Amino acid sequence: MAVTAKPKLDARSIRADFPIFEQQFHGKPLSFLDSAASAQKPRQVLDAMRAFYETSYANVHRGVYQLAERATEAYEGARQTICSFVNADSTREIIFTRQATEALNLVAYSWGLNNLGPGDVVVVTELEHHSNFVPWQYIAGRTGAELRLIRIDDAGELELDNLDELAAGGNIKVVAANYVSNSIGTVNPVERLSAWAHEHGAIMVVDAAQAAPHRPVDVQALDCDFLALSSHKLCGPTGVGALWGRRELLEKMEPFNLGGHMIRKVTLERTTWGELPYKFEAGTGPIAEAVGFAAAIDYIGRVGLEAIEEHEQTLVTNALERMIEIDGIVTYGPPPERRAGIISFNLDGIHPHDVAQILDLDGVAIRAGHHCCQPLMSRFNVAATNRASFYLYTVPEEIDRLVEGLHKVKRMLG
Ligand code: 7TS
Repeated sequence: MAVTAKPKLDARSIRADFPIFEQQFHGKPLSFLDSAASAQKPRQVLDAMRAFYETSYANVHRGVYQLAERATEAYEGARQTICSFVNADSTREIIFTRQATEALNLVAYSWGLNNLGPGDVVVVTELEHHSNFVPWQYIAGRTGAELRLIRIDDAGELELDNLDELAAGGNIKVVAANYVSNSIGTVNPVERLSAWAHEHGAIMVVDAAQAAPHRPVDVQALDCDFLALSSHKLCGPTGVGALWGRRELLEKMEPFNLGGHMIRKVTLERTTWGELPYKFEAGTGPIAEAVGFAAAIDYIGRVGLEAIEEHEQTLVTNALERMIEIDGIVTYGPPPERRAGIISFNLDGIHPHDVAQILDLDGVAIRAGHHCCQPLMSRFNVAATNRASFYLYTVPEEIDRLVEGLHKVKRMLG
């Protein structure tokens, strides 16, 4: 039987691609354990954006001159890269947005306002980032639809046994869930949720902002209807994200933003909309940012998403083993094999902000807060947690420094 070697990743050499690590903070090398908030940028992405501005920059889709054509090619090339990255059928289904948040708002407003009403049900999970919770809560409120919640168990995994009870007495129209939880790292069974949504005639909306940096995201395999991404979470620039949507749904939807670039014809009496994807891309787009987004996808693609996932699993397994030995620590989330490289935790009686500040003095950057997941924080009965998150440039010494730092916090404040 053929044995296929699992892809491996050399975090140390990858790290050399990231200029941010050349600096010190509080006299210490940077241990950046906050990639779930936003990932650092490799030289390859920075260079691609700089080269684009220096040699190919103009506004897109309007110039007849050579430079504008070159800019348009680069922008549309980036759309093609994203299309392949999520295994979509057509670039017409890829809409550039400012980030995942705008992509999810686009769906909630453009699809939700025209398709939801009294008696309808929108299902979200208790694990959602506010970006995939608040828009649905708001649009449900405006249309008279009801918002229902898929709860989680104590390990932070979705409770799927009572899904049919959840559906009782309502007309399920939307199921919206993240693929990976940014707060506790849970990898959610999106295929199963999609199948359940479709059984009920609902659409499936996937927030892949936290999944796409870490594992392959394939809209065909997930069998969803919409999927949202952010560039900055996968080593690309801020200010750009993407929505993938099924063409037949996008065709029927009203535009989200109105103005230049998204029209077919404007007269005093009425305006008609442009074709997909431009109908949803009003105004000058994030042109250089899209080029950087594509460079980031190429970069993580060269490293390999399977290798990145494997690397994070090793780190998270090792870190969790050592962290649970710390007296008074509570960690949240499922076992390592069902989570991405994220560990949320609390130290008994010590405020997360104090933990993060003391770690910072040793150059260790973690996030402390509610991670834009207040319903999840309520479920765990806490106002905030500490969160350490790992990525392709994380090296094992950073876990050592985190664990040593936590022991120090305990000595100082425990
Ligand atoms: N969905 C998930 C699962 C996320 O992790 C984030 C960002 C968003 C949506 C929103 O992304 P944006 O690019 O539109 O802002 N998550 C985080 C975080 O965990 N800490 O800061 C941002």
